Amino acid sequence: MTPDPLLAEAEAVLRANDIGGAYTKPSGRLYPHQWNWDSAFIAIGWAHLDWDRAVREIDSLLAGQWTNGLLPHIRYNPGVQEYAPGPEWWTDVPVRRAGEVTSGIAQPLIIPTAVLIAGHAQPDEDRRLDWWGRVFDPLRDAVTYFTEHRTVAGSPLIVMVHPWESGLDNSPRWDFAVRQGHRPTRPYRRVDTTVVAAAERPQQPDYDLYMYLVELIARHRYDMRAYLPATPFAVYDAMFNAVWYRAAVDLNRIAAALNRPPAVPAGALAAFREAFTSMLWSEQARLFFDLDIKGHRLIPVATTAGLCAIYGGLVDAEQAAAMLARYISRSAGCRLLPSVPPDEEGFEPARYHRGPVWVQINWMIARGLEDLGLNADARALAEATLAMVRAHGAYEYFDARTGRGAGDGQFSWTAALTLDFLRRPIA
Ligand code: 2M8
Repeated sequence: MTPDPLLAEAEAVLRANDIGGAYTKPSGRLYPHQWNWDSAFIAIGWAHLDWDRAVREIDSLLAGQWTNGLLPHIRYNPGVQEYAPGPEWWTDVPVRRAGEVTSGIAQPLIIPTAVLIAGHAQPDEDRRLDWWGRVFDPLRDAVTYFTEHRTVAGSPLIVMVHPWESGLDNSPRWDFAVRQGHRPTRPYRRVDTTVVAAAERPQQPDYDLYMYLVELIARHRYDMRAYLPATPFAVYDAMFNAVWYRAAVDLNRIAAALNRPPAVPAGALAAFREAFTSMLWSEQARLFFDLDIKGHRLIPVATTAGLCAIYGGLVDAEQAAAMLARYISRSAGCRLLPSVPPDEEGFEPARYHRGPVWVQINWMIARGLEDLGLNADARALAEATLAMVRAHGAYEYFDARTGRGAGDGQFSWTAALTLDFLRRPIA
């Protein structure tokens, strides 16, 4: 059988974005540094091509870890200037290793799950366990950073403090905060709209909020207990929390393989699960919503983030199937899955996280469906995703109406997860 040409295309994207064999930039032009959840997905792709390269991807991400365990959302390459905001906005970051240059916020914690999946791609058990043994402590610190520094008022849910932390930056879920009109005190530059069409990127009021919060976080010296009372933006993000939960469960699997105690005890996971459903589930929408902690209210905006409890393993098969069916029934006329359904007020089919289809989200939901035994749904989603990449290329995202590629091209996680779908097909 001739190999699927998509395999070679995806491999070429990862190789083209490989920076010195150490980290993989997310895309050709827009994102030159190392991003947190990008690199986790990318490591899964590398594991199918070159296992040692996957290990280096994770090592280089872990090199940016802070003394309190935080794995920052960007690990800057000091030799590169073509991205804004640069590290000058994130002063005095408490990195473990002198000389590391990072941002001061988190991103969805995919890394423990990626290390579990990439580890299983290594058939030699000794090599796999050696690697897991070496990265276990930093991963445990990355998981428990959130329980130690990001919980409030007795709830076990994790507080997210910046739209960039969500990874879905200009999601209409954050419009409530954008509308408050916050602005930074200093002027800032944007590079993104010189690289891709402004119509596919966040707008000025979104960036004003991002930069306002960057200043506020840096001014509080990254001390979340001091920052939280002062910020207008603190949410329980349904996806961020689902991803954290799965990270904790997957790290516990690694701990079991290493004969170590669990990173997060079973009782804490059960309490988390209970809180997640009781605080974030909307029976009416058949979806999880986010909670605005400052406003003491659910944010009633449906997006794929609300489906990620399926990836997290926080719902059973029946609930997952019902959530997915409702979401798809709201998405008529769209490629699957639109990041925002077209009947939502904030829907824009080609603007970044406000409608387009994203491969990493489809991958998360498909893998979650597969874990629940919903293989036909999982396979249909994987096939729809691959068809789009096959037709249009490894784009950052895809117009929800037409499937046209949007944002930057040569996108690493699109390529890496395409490889994973092809090399580890859903049964
Ligand atoms: C996008 O975010 C960065 C800021 O972190 C940006 O727009 O400059 C998001 O899609 C984020 O989820 C992603 O990790 C990053 C790199 O792909 O780009």
